[in-house]
Amino acid sequence: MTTHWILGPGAIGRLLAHSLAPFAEVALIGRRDLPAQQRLTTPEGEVRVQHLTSFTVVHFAVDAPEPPAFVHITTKAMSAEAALESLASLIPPSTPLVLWQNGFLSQPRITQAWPGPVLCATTTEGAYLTGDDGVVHAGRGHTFVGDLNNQHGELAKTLAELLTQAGLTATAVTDIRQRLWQKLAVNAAINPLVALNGVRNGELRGEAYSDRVVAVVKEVAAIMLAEGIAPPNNGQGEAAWLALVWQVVESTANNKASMLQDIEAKRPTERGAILGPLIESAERHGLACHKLQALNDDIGLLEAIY
Ligand code: KPL
Repeated sequence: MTTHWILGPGAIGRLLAHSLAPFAEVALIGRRDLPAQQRLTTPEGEVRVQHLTSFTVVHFAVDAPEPPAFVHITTKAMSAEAALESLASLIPPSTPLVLWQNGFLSQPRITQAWPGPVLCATTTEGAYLTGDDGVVHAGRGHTFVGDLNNQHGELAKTLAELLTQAGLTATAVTDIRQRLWQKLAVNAAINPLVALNGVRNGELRGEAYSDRVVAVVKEVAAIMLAEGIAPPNNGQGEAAWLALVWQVVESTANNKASMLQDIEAKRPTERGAILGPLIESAERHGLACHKLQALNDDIGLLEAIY
């Protein structure tokens, strides 16, 4: 059995731990200990209780176990580098990492800094926590795995096969950068607007917001073109991006987007990983990004208040 450490016991981290536990040795690593008995509610409503090993980084530092085959980092985007730093001295530098973050901030940085293989994962699995001992797998999705420099295809394949065996359908891909930017584009069009206005995703279709979505997508589409990111679904330019955004708004109409949840809970948002790379790219390519900049500033103001 391979050993997988999961750094960041949030919803995706715990879903991953529950899913992998029957097939691999799993340890959840966080800032505090979690109850050993952990409950998973499946999308079909079945409840499964499993013993999951959890450690704090401090515990690991005192009593270092055998090095793992994979370290999954499942923290929020802005915490990924600090989380890795807290563990880096405890694992061989050749250890493969798997980054599960949204946006495109920690992935290029960690890929450049970490000597071993760095895989990136992007997933549409839906999950949320119900306290210290519970996670609900709200909806099944698909996970894509690959590395930014396409040097670790076999490793990505091995991981995708294990994830699929564990019930999280996954595919190894050679275009993970494209896929990360595509998800970022959709998140940029939806998350800041719903977070600032305190509305569920579906409300963006209404008169009050739809023109603003179109205006944001216009900026995003120009940036994607400059970054060499192909429009989704073999479509053309702005229209294809807009169609994808409306499709996601429709299929997640009842969702409270993650950025809205962060604002409501007075947590830092992932704006730096979602809006940050877009604004930085626009500046680099001399493109206008007034709407994106305004959204970033407004979210920043909200974060500063709490
Ligand atoms: O990924 C999402 C998020 O909430 O972060 C979207 C696609 C906006 C769905 O809610």
